[in-house]
Amino acid sequence: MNVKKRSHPDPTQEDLTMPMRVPTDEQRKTDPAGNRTSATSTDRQALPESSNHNSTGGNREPLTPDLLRKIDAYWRAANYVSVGQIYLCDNPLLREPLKLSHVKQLLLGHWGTTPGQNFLYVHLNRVITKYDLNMIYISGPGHGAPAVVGQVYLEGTYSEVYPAITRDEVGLKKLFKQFSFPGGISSHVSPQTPGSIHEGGELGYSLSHAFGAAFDNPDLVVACVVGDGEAETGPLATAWHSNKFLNPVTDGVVLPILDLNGYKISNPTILARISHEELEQLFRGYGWTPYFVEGNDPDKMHQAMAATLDRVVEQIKRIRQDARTQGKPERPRWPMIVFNSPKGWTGPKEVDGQPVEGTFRSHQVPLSVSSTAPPSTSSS
Ligand SMILES: Cc1ncc(C[n+]2csc(CCOP(=O)(O)OP(=O)(O)O)c2C)c(N)n1
Repeated sequence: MNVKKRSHPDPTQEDLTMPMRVPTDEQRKTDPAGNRTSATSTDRQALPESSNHNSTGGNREPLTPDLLRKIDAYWRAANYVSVGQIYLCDNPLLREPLKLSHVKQLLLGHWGTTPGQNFLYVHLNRVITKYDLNMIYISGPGHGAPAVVGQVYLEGTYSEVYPAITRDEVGLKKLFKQFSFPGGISSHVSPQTPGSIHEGGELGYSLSHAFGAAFDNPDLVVACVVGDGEAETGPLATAWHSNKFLNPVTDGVVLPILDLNGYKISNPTILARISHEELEQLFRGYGWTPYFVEGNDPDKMHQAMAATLDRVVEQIKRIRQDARTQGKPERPRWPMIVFNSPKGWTGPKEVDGQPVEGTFRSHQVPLSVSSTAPPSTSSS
């Protein structure tokens, strides 16, 4: 599967707003239940005649060769730090040939969601820097703690909060060993993760927490990664509607990123099994403008994600500016991203003759290790 590049109308030109009024602060505060009140719909927006698949538009290859190389290198480093947490208790930089004694006796953790989340985190860092954004990252599939913990370690925050976990070989060994280990940290993003406001154990609440963070926080952009399995929970399925409560003047923005990696533990997900058009129309029906980034070729995906994030951030800035300078009464149609990449991306293609990358088999630990049964892998 390659990145899909199709010509479609630019949704940002046609489709920025819906003709619905944003509630005033007064209206919002007069809800008898003390909840935020929804705006009243006065009309319904017709779906566009042609669907919009890869809607990046603009500069489709915004990364220079040097930046592309650096982003890919950072992503691979983050993936390495994640795999190290799942597997290793010693020899963290593989300075000597790997031995069974370097591998944890009990392998726990979730690899499947990890490369996709690392990919998103690296790309979000790029736009934070480029546009000087005030952004937080919420991980719906928070069982991918190896990704979030690894990223927080790579950027230096982990060592600031936990000085014993130093940014050297000794600290890396401790970081790896403590993961899902007695006396260490959990395999889900937890309050132990620096900056965490969202516990990753129970699926379903990432979007609600994202909106909670954005309300009355006008400069914040909340990037919220939603698992496609998580999206099947009741709380998440209803939370897409929270865009109706967001006031572009007084609130921040939520940027949902649906991580459409296709599987939830051992089953395919519903959102991965409906047609592209149906998925797009579903999100349009919820009032979002969906942008699709789809594929498995890392270089093409880096360019596609960078182009999409540039477009999305510029759209967010424009909506905010229009609302704040012109007092536009419309409820905006905020952008969101559908990110479709293989589950367990870049991991082993096959283990013991069974496909792993891009399948449900990559959900947790894709490769068991024991002295009696060394696995046979293929990475071709
Ligand atoms: C409410 C709830 N139900 C079930 C689970 C068990 N569970 C853990 S991970 C997972 C699959 C999650 O799939 P997805 O959200 O797509 O994340 P992925 O790992 O595929 O990125 C499930 C069902 C849970 N953690 N919470």
